[in-house]
Amino acid sequence: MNLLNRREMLRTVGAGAAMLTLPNLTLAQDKKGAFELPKLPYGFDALEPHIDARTMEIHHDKHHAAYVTNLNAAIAGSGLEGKSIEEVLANISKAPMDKQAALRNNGGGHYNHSLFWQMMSPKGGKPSDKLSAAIKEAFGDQDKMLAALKDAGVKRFGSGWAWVVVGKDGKLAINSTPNQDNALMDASGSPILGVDVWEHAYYLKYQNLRPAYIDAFFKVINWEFVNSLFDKAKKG
Ligand code: MN3
Repeated sequence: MNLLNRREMLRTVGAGAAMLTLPNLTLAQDKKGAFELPKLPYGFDALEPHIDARTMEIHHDKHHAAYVTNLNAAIAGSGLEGKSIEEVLANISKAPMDKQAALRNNGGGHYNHSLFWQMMSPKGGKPSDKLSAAIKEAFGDQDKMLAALKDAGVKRFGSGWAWVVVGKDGKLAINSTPNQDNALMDASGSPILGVDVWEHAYYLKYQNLRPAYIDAFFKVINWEFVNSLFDKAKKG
């Protein structure tokens, strides 16, 4: 990383903290600022039998890769070259009109999937004491929170995501977004857990059974990562 990029990153991290909302993922960018497809933190088959290897391979190597390629193409000539993903998503409205849909769909797609791979793990784990207390306050218990997340995912019409977020009041809440939208775009809260309910995330193994896929996703939640996002969101 050269000095200019390091300065840019430090400035971006500072700006992100002041805005209070989103976990800064510092997504990898090359020297020119182009985004790069992150490696999966585990093998394609690591989440079997809950999430199948073929789905993981296509989802990461084809779908996520396409978001990255199309995002870089949309950024060229948009005035947002070299910006972090957080800055890109927060400033879509400043880009030329004919770039905005591509920036929103592909920038959101890159951010959401970068988060999603890390939200899953074969290791399991459990919510921290602090997160458990917040879950109890907002939902009663963990099962009720997951039931509410599942309900939001099942009811999302068409393609999108269901999320557990830390809202502006500091409390946990469920939200759901269409397409590749997320809370970065309207600063409505900080996501700590999210499930991709696009058909490409489950159709090979679960066909039309989205509720069964969401139950399977619950078996591979990376609670250690969720705990870390919760801690960052609470610090603001
Ligand atoms: Mn997807």
